[in-house]
Amino acid sequence: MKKLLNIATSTMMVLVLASSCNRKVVAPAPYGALPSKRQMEWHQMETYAFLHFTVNTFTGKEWGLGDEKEDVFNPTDFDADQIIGTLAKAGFKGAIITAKHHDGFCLWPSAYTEHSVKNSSWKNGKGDVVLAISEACKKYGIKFGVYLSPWDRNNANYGKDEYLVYYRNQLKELLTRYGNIFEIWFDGANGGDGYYGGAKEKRIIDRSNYYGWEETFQLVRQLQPNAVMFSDAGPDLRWVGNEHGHANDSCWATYTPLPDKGFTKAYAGTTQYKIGETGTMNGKYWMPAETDVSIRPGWFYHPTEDDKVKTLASLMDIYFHSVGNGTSLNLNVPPDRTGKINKTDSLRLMEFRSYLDKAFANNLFKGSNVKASDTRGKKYDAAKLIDGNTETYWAANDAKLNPTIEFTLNETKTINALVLQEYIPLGQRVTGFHVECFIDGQWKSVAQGSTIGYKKILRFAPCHTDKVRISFDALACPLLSEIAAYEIPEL
Ligand code: FUL
Ligand code: CA
Repeated sequence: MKKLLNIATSTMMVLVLASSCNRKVVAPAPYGALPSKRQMEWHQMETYAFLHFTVNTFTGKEWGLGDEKEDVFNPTDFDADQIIGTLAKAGFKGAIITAKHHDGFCLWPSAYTEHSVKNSSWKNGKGDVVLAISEACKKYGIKFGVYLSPWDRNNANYGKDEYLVYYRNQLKELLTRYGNIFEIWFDGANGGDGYYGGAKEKRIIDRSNYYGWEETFQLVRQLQPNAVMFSDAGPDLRWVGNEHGHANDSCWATYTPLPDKGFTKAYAGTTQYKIGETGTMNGKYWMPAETDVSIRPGWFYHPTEDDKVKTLASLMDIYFHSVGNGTSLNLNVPPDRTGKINKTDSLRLMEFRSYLDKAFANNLFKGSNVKASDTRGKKYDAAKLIDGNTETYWAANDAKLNPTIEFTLNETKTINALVLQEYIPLGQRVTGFHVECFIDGQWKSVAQGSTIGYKKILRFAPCHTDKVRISFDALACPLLSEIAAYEIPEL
């Protein structure tokens, strides 16, 4: 009898043991709106460049009227390799060229208008800026994108249905002739007056309905399924809502665009764009912000602004408020009248790159000991926060909305910045976090953050410590893929 009992108990123990080992760790469920594959690829770019270049470069204007002679466009030494090579060296992952700005002049020989490079004496009408830039992007291994202004101050049919056929035909040329396109930029600006084939008048369009945006979006999906589309209201990326390079410290990739006063739908030029700075907590769509800003006061090159190129400190301030708040930075670096990136700008870009390289070279959390107040299981343990892989993440159990993690360093270090990343394929969850350092035998509060999303860079006064504790508040159990600590140099 005793023997039987013994067998029974040991069998039970084996069963209990086996079942606890086999207890399946359930992956966290997704929360809210989620990024598409094309949006995920875009998030990872972080910085890319805008290239504003057209007749305005030569007339000194920011918005050409549309009556400029084609000959006005005449760069003396256009060099796509210099432009893209400089951007690639500065670490930019892509470039977006203004194929056509509001003035309607086309930088490629479009079959649908005479108002293009084909009628300029530049390269005897044989030049194609769009082609040269796209080829240079391939050569230097960065992505290529296009801006095609919906407003066209040159075209006689602007405001009529015929113009939409024209606009889409041009888009087709751009999307089929120049290889892969990562982003298409739809501008919301529309000032009304223009040359319009000689009519020289003001044309007011019904911005909510005139452009037939849904049809255009479909065309893009068909021809370039991997491209993200930018406008005030997406569909893939939203405007950050200002042109000085700042997203809000609290910034959601989720967004519910709202039509502005007097409009029925939220599209380019009809959206309450200021909300773009913050986005929408629990917003309807995954529609992250792109922060676009120029390295100079204007979007186009003007020789009078050569001494007004943004300083390194100003560029870094922009970087921390754009990339550091979970958005991507689209920095405009306008080619000059020779058709190259001006020396002042290229030197500044190199300073920018070397500062970034230096600031983020040494992750002080590397090799530290990480403990979490709660962990879902081995696959999601706290060590995943410092394995250098954004595909692996630490996850707490479903009910835990306020977990804490603690990093113990091998020795005392000076820390003045943290870089945190959420595992966004399963949604944006963190609403706030609190950072403490262990100093002189006690925990001291050093900083407070709000949202994280794809990436958050939080700066604070330097603290000398060997222990850092971070506590989170979240809408659903937080999933963090990486957390790093740095001592970034003063500017
Ligand atoms: C604005 C335009 O009006 C500017 O000229 C520039 O292209 C900027 C990026 O977008 O809406
Ligand atoms: Ca990881």
